[in-house]
Amino acid sequence: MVRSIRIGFITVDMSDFPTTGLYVITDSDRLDFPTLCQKTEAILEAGVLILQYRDKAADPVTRRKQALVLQKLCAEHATLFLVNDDVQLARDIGADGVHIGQDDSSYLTARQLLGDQAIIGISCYNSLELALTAQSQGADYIAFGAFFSTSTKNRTVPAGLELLRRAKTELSIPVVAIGGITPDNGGELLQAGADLLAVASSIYASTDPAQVVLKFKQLFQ
Ligand code: TZP
Ligand code: MG
Repeated sequence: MVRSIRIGFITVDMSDFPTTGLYVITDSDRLDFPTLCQKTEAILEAGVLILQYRDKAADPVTRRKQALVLQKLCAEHATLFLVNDDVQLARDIGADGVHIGQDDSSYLTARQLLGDQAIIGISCYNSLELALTAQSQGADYIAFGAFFSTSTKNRTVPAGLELLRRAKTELSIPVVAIGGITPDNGGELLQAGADLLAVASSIYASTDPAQVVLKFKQLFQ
């Protein structure tokens, strides 16, 4: 499955969901939108694979407007743009895909609404069983976490390195690790079997987010 995105008059082919790299989640609940955009531009300039728009607070009209701005920034930087939770928003704006939890739309509903080309990722917390189900349904990736303490999400389920080791042998789709990840603790997750690191606050909280992105990227070399 090959996706393409348009940057001005140029069409850039994007391959399937990446098998390794940095996945950034917008820290929308802590930052006003202009600051979020400024930091996001620096992050995209530094080079990341995926940006997920995650905003649990704004109203639907605001979320749509913000998503469109971020989607454009991503297109300008050849970065995949995913929407958290909201399959309808992802469909309305033609996002590259959606990230859903077990309490959001079902995988099948999301696939029906978004079509074959969309990336669909599923949160599986600390459950290999949920991950195997997601994989058999056709998910493009699954996410486990939280691996470390985080204040970005209220209720999290602790996940550990052993889960990543088991996932490595039992899953063939990419595994995303999430929750409290920093450049200092991300390496052990990759060593245990995570393919991608999904990060919000340790990047957005920095006054120099691009520098933090570069530190993360060293972990993947
Ligand atoms: N799901 C599990 S932990 C988490 C989410 C969305 C928060 C990730 O953000 P941070 O700031 O990188 O811990
Ligand atoms: Mg959700």
